Amino acid sequence: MNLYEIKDPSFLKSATVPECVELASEIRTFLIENVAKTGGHLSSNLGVVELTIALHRMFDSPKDRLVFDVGHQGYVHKILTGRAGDFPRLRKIDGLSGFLKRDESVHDVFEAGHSSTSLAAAAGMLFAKRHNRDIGHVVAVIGDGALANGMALESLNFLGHHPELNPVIILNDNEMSISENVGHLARMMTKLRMKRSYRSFRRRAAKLVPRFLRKLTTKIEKRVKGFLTGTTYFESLGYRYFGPLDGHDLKSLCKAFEVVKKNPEPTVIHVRTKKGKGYPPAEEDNRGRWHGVPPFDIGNGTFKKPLGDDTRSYSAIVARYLDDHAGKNEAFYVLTPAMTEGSALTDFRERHPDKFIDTGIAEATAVTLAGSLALAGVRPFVSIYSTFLQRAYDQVLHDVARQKAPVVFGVDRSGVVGGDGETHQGIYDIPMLTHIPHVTIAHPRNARELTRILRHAFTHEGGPFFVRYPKMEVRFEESWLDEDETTPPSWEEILPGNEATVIAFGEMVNELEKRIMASGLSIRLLDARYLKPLDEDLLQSVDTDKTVVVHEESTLPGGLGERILSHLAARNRTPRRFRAMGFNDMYVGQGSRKEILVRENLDADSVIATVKRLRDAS
Ligand SMILES: Cc1ncc(C[n+]2csc(CCOP(=O)(O)OP(=O)(O)O)c2C)c(N)n1
Repeated sequence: MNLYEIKDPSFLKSATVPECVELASEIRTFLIENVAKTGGHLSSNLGVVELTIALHRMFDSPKDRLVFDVGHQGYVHKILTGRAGDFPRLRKIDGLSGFLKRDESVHDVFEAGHSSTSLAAAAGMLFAKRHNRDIGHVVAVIGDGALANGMALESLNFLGHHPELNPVIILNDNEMSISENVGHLARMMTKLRMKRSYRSFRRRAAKLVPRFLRKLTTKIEKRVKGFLTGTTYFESLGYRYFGPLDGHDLKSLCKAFEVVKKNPEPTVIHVRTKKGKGYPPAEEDNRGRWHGVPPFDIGNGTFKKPLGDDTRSYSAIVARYLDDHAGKNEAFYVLTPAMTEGSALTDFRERHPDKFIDTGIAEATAVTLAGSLALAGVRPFVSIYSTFLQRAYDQVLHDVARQKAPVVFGVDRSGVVGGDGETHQGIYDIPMLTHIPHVTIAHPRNARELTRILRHAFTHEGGPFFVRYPKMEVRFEESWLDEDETTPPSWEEILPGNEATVIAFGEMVNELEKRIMASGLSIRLLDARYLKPLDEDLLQSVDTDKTVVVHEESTLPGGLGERILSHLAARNRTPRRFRAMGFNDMYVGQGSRKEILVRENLDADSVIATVKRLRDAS
């Protein structure tokens, strides 16, 4: 079938199972060929091909609401809802989103990007259904990784208490989060998987046991079943449990959904799938490399990522630093909430298993746990993406900072993140953290500065220390790890100048340094490598009679610019001409960092143009 001709999923209603099987194979080929060119979430999508076809065949979207958790596994849903033609621009600026988007399709009923929201979203729709006749069945599709998050478990508990709402939860169990799954729920699911073997054993055994013994065996069986299957977990929360089903068997899936549609009680359907199904390198991957991929070579399964010999990602440099630190410090832990691979910590985990904690998708738990570790005398490092740190705001404020726990945080993916777009931009943590007392925030402009700041961070007492770094490859030399220099809170003058002052941080400092030097203008450039505390001495030296421009790759409200302005104003030194340049009260879409900065007039050339405009306006 021509996937580009699909307008909506209604054609599936009359498709036979063998036709659907054929379609699944075509979709797999399409996914592999397209993601190889654009990059994107591969494994999770290859795993849900049959599941998504069966859902669209048996339910009636958009009246029946399909709520995909995270939304990274929504590519098949996009193809079946008429978007195959948009895949060449997947995750590109103004192109097809890598997640569900309400303005892309009426079939995208709820957006996400962060995990474990689907059950609460389903609950909202189910309550709305009392007033809205346009809502039919509500089906949440959630992975085994996402289910272990607090928010999902809260909703599971809540919905189980509302049998009248009749939620349908599809548990997509592939035994993986991004990397291998962690936690007791994962273990419980292993028991549930054994149910299938138990069932076939029971069928076979029943034939062999004499009639007079059958009653006794049934009693014993009941106990064994409870132990083996553990269905009591979902059942005790108020759900009817079906499964585990083979998530690649279209016939069984369709049958189960048919039954479930008629079942008027909260239901969990446990579906087993294989992440990466149909593409051997992805199927064999247990690290999580094929979860989200850059463009790759289909034939040999290698990523097309030009990396210089001496360049590494900031995440990898931090991981290398931590490896070194772990070698020298016994009482030390590195924590990650389910981002081992993305944060380049897989090697660290292998080299220091006793110093590594993966909490699963449990940001709040990771942060409070780290705070408690630190107060108990063990200094932890929490590696966390800026965007996911949002999930642990109260834990930073209430548990860590208030008690002055010396936790070091690596705030990965700070700034513009690229293809993940709106839901993942690392542009909100600065205002979120700045107003919390006892907090220190740094953002190095290069890898050497990063090592110096980290060296200082691990000696810092009196509260949490946040080191931000972007998703970017930079030059790195191993010898920098052996240096002794530290960079305690302070700013640095990068260029002198008397026509204007520009204050920036991170990579933009390097870009501005080059542009200013090429411009022939006399602009003083300051590196605000600490966002908190402000360097009051250096600020004192800023010429406020001249133009002052602050650049931040961050949201403006509550940001560095506002704080500098209010600091200067409080000392009666309000600059005569001032501009804070950053994202002005907005969500920022997908696109490369360069594209986004140029579009929003936040690239280095735009900073220089702003300086000139302000200067000439005087
Ligand atoms: C709050 C939050 N933390 C971390 C992530 C990063 N993340 C995206 S998908 C994923 C794994 C999800 O695993 P699972 O739910 O089992 O789905 P699968 O990809 O295995 O189908 C993680 C950790 C996220 N999206 N949201």
